[in-house]
Amino acid sequence: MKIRIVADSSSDITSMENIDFAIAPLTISTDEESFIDNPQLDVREMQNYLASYKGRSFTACPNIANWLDCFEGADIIYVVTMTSKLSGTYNAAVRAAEIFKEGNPNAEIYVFDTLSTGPEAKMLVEKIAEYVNSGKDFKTVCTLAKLYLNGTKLFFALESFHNLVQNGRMNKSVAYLAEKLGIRVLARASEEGTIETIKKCRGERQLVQSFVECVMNAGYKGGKLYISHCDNEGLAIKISDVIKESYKNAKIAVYSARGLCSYYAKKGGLILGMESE
Ligand code: X90
Repeated sequence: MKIRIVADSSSDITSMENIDFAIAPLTISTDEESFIDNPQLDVREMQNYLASYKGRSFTACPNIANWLDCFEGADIIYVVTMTSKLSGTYNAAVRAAEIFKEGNPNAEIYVFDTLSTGPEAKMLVEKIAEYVNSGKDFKTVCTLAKLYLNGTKLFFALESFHNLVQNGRMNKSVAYLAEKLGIRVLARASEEGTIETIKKCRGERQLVQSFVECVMNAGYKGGKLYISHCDNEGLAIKISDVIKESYKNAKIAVYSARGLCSYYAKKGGLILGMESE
């Protein structure tokens, strides 16, 4: 029995230890250049190119064939995708899973719609790996993983919502607020898997404070908390430090976002995923 986890590249994972893992990359393109969000992608180089590029840019989700490639050769497959409300990633994975089952009737495959992305997806993948490695069967892993996903949350703050608006993932009026100098909009992944704005923050100090308030109000108890950033490690660490003042044993990790999240979050963007109780 070959057990595998497959996630799309918005999960920011490039490899996993102790479990068979495959990544289905999204692509980021302009009319002239295309970047595949695989572990080899040089994210900074892509960002520099896009910053100097004058035309439009867009993304594409993995297609059914891409997903099928990731499933090939496995018997039990857990698939983790970004929110189905903002991308076709989940639907393509579900269709691929149906096709895979037709060819491999004994295979077991489940597709999780995280209704989120980035750190929250990464935490789900890690939890599934934990369940699998502790010997739990397919059904139990699926049930427990769904429960786990109900208890994780995602918050984010971006300096620019340009790429989200340009690609029709978000309402323009909110984005306009964020484009004003010195204002950052704090937002979250809603229960439905859409972008929900929480508040406007003036300056860094207020932003750090608001992030910490969100985390506390969302029922954080000192568990796993991941902050991915797009070229903004300093601010991510500041938030982490303040949280650690109240939660001494908090399991916090700070890391750079991969291609897809970096493209949408843009330079300066921060995305925080956390476990609540
Ligand atoms: O082309 C595609 O199918 C990909 C579309 C992706 C759209 C949204 C990506 C968001 C990335 C920004 C902050 C987190 C938003 C969370 C929303 C639930 C990162």
